[in-house]
Amino acid sequence: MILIKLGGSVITDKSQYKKFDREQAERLCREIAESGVPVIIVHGAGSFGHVLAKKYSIQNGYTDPEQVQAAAQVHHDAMELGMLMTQTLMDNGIPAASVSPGTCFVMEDGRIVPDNLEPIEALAKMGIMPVTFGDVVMDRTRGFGIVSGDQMMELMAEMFKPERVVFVSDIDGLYTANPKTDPDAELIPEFDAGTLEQVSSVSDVDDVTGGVRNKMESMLRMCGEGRDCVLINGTVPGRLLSLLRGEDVTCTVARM
Ligand code: IP8
Repeated sequence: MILIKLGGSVITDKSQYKKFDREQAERLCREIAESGVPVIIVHGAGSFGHVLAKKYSIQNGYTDPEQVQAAAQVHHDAMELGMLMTQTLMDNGIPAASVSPGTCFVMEDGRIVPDNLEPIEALAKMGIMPVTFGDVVMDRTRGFGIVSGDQMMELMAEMFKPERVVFVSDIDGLYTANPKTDPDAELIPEFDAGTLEQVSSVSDVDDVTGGVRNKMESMLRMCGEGRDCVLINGTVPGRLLSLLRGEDVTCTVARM
């Protein structure tokens, strides 16, 4: 089984509040279906989450009554994206159910902890793909917080023990500098903990969950015995399909 995160940057237009990139999401779901490989999908929130979460500092927990309406709205918007994604998967013949992280997890002082994993386990047992995502989750200490799709990836990796973990983003992989602003930036085909120290963050987006640097750290945490973690560009048609078929593609691989 392969665990895939479809990043918010590929399934939404991150510059516009709540703009679903239907064409790209449909193509990626088609590539997954066409590969015939068993997968579990997690997705990011993109402009359904980060725009409002940042404006109201939802990631820092409750500090102001003004945040309450915004926290509810961010959760609602993240669920809306979840429904769009599961519909797209089902249109491609993949039975899927959207599971908001708050259904199965709680937060304790900013840390996500399992509460009741039965909904996820029961869906998987029935052959219905549990699709989780970055969302607002209630926090026992801080009132609420944000769990990122990357954190959900780590939890799902623990539960499902995938052979491979794939992050689908809008860049070819990890670079020595920001490839969107620096023409000398070079792709790093493989990295480990040592390499990570030498590269600057390539994030140029307003992510409340930390962008690419955090992603690389969580990729390293997910590498294990015989399991690599790959970052690929999902905006290039056919690349995800090739990777799932075991072909060599442009990407960055994290290894222990
Ligand atoms: O897009 C963030 O999840 P991510 C979740 O995976 C929200 O970082 C609601 C901002």
